Amino acid sequence: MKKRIGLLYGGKSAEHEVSLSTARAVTGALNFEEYEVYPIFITLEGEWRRGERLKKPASTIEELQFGDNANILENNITDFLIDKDGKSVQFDAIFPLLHGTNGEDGTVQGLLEVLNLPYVGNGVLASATGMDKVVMKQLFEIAGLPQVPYTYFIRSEWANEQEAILARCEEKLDWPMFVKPANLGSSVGISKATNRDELVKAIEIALQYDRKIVIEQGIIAREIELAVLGNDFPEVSVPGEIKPVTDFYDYDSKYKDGSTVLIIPAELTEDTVSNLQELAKRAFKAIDGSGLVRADFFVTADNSIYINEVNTMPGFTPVSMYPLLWQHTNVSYPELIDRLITLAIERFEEKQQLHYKKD
Ligand code: G1L
Repeated sequence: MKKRIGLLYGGKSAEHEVSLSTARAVTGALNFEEYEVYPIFITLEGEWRRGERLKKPASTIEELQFGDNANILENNITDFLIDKDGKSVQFDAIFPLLHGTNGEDGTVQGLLEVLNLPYVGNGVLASATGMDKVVMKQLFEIAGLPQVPYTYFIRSEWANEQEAILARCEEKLDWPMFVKPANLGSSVGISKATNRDELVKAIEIALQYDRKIVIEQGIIAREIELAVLGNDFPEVSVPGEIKPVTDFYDYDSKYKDGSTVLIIPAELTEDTVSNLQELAKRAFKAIDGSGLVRADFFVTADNSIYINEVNTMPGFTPVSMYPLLWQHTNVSYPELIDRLITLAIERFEEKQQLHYKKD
């Protein structure tokens, strides 16, 4: 029997469009002989719409927004489980291709947990961890992963003890420092500070986006990323490098968005590669990952490695780093998607087993 796959995409989020393009790419990679594909679209306003089962890959993102003749599920979002004739669609796996409605991740995963639906990728805990830089750093610390020095505080502490916070930054960290909101996936609200005045300004900016702020010591290093895939026994891809473009005439097909290029595999010694692969697995385990993460590192000229962060919902079109890393590790985009579905089902079945034994 064909597996029933739900694609959940769109959403009340800055990444709405990215999510739509990702969903379209996934429809292009799913084998329709093997899978029945059901689109579930959340509008920018937060309305849920279920489309008809797709008979072929979507050729445009407009097609995935259904226009006016869509099924609007305004009364009960769990209606997306109910087929037109009232029959329940028993999903074998759902792809949550979006962030939580208000940027807080783990929320969509939580909804799917409550509904007892199998879903692809990280669970509630890992997804939420992936959205809080401080919690992530604390878990990495416990796991003994090397990190750049950092400190953090919350808004009320800034209001009451600004001087103490500035002194702590200067004591623990060297200039330049990077000031970041703890809870944002994107790069909004991040600035670099090279002295105390700039630090105060950077903090005021970051506080507009979050109540929790992280200050990291700047580092001169290359940005190296690896893809992790699996559940209890994760596999790791070759490393890739994100390189700022210095010469605009010197780019190739890996060209990304005009400011960086992706180099896969990254040029690194064998030793550094195996160290990175080991650390990427440990980072995955530190956040209790499942399915996938992209692990992002800094590598200095003397080959010191620092983990920067893991991304539990990485860019996921065929030209994004995560799928490209697997492509260079001999796992094609369609195969990657198949494996993620299998991993989702395995994890779900294991969980069902646990519940059953408990009773
Ligand atoms: F379902 C997966 F595979 F776990 C998954 C889910 C979400 C992979 C990648 C993503 N990424 C995104 O949804 C996004 C980059 C479009 C964020 Cl809005």
